[in-house]
Amino acid sequence: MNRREYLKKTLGGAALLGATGMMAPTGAAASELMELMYSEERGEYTLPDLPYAYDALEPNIDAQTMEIHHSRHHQGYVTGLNNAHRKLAEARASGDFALVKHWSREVSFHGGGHYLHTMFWQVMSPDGGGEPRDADLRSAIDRDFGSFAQFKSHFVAASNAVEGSGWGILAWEPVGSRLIVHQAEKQQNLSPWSSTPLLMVDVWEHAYYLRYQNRRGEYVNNFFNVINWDKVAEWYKAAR
Ligand code: MN3
Repeated sequence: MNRREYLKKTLGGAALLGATGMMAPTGAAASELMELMYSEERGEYTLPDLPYAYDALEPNIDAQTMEIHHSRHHQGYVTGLNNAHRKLAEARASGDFALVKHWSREVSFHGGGHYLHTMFWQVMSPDGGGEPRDADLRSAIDRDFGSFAQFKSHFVAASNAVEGSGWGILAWEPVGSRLIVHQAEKQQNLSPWSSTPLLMVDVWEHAYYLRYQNRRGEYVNNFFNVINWDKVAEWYKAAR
């Protein structure tokens, strides 16, 4: 049994705790993300293909931003994550842990980046937008936020208010059995330990600056035109 089979059989989503330090999807979503994010054959994290062309989300998100974001920024997180694990293996082999704090931080930062970007590409679609069609997800949004409109206002406000670089995130919080909206600063800070991300918007400037300059609010509003609610509903079902 290889590592992936072992993890699927025993731990489910806990496998991804190693990458991010905080957030673990479960069940079907975990298997899907493992396929996208990691190559068992190569023994390292890998950059997933986008599920659509770079220009597919025009005009809401421009092709040049998508290409740079995926091929350079996301690739950078994958490279950084693999490098951090290599450096920690070297530290264990040599017994020299002088830089353990640095490489531990790198695992969280780049792991968070790899994980959130992989999900981010999946929760957008050229056929996206509108409101969730899935009845379970829709009723959970109504229950936990009051209405879809109130959810959207909350999500947009939280995303716009991220200080510096980070993310707005809709997540399933299993302890309270509820959907929550939270922020992440950078890729890894501020995130609740127990929650499973379902929908996220990248509000680093690299995600919108070419088209929107400093108008983050306009970008987040237009993000709602490309949300792939069917994917969010699928992950909601898996998380529960
Ligand atoms: Mn980004």
